[in-house]
Amino acid sequence: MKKILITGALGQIGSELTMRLRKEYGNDNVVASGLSAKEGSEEVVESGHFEIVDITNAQQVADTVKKHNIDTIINLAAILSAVGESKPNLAWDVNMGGLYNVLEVGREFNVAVFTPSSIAAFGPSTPAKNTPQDTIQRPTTMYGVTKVAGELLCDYYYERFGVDTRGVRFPGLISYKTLPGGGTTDYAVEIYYKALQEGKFTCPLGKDTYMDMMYMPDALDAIIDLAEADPAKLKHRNAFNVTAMSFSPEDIFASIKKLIPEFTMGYDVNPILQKIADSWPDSLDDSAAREEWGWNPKYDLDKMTKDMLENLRIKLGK
Ligand code: NAD
Ligand code: AKB
Repeated sequence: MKKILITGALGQIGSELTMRLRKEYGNDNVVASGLSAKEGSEEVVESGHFEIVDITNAQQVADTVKKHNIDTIINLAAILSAVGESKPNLAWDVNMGGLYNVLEVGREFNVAVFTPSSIAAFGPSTPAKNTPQDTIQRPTTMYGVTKVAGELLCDYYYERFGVDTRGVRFPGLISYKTLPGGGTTDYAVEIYYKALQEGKFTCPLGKDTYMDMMYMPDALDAIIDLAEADPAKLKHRNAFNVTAMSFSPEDIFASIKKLIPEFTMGYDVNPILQKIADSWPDSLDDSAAREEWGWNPKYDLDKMTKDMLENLRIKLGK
C-alpha cells in the first residue's frame, strides 16, 4: 500500500484506522472519505486529505481514485446489522451496490480493494462452536446476506479480473474513540460507558449469548497485516475468520466488576437483536488467518477491559 483511500472513514473503524495509517504511511498518502465532513472526528478531517465520497456514486469513487493516484481502497462504508434490519433496502444499496462500484473502480484502475466481512456472514445452520473457515453460510439478516454475497463478489473480482481483493470476517469490535454504527454487538461497547457514567447497565441480549469479539488495536493490525501479506502465502483471500475472544454478557460484566465492584447489570432482552445474535457463531476457528498471514491478537477480555476503562475515564472525565 502506497496511496490509500478509506471509504466510510468517519465510522468506528475508519476514524482509528485513518490515524494509524497516516502515522505509518504519511499524512499525504492516506485519503479519508465519508458522506459529510461534519459527521465525525475532526482530527481525521483535518490531519490529511478528506473527500466526500458516497460509494453508491460510482463516478465519485472513480474521480477520487484518479485525483489522488490511489493504489489501495479500504472500503469501510457500510450499513451494519441492526440498522440493516430496519432499513434493508439501504443496506443492500450501500453494502452491495457500493461494493460493486468500488470493485469496478479497482478493476478499471488496477487498485487493490480491502473489504471487511463479518461473523454476520454465517447463519443458524452454521456450526456455532469453533466455526470453520469454510462452512455453511445461510445468514438470515439483510446485513448477513450482503456480507456473504460481498465475500463471493470479492473472490470473483480476484479470480476473473485479477483485482487484488482481501478481507477478514470481523467479530464485534470494541473501542473507545468512536461509537459503533448500529450493530448487534454494540452492547459490548455501551456497557463500558454505562459502567462509568451510571454504575449500572441494562443488557439487550440474554445472559448466555456468546459472540466473538475483538479490541480495536487488534482489528487495525488485522487490516494492515493482511493488506501487506505476501500474496503467495494466501490460500484464502477474502473473508478470513479472525477472533480474539468469545464472551457472554455475564463474562464482560464480571470483567468490569473486577475493576468497578459497585457496578450492576440487569436484562431487558430486545427480541430483534437476540434473534440476530442467536443466528451468529459462538466462537470462530481462525487458524487459516494464523497460518496464512500470522494473525495473533494481543488483547483478551480482562486486558481489553483495563484499557477501555482507563481511556474512557480520561475521555468522560470520570
Ligand atoms: P460504521 O457504521 O461505524 O461506519 C460506516 C461508515 O460508512 C459511517 O461513517 C457511514 O456514514 C458511512 N457510510 C454509510 N453509507 C455510506 C455511503 N453510501 N458512502 C460512503 N459512506 C457511507 O461501521 P464500522 O464499524 O466502521 O464498519 C466498517 C466495516 O467493517 C463494515 O463493512 C462493517 O460491516 C465491518 N465490520 C464492522 C464490525 C464492527 O464491530 N464495527 C464488525 C464486523 C464487520
Ligand atoms: C454488528 O453487530 O452488526 C457488527 C458485526 C459483528 O458485523 N458489529
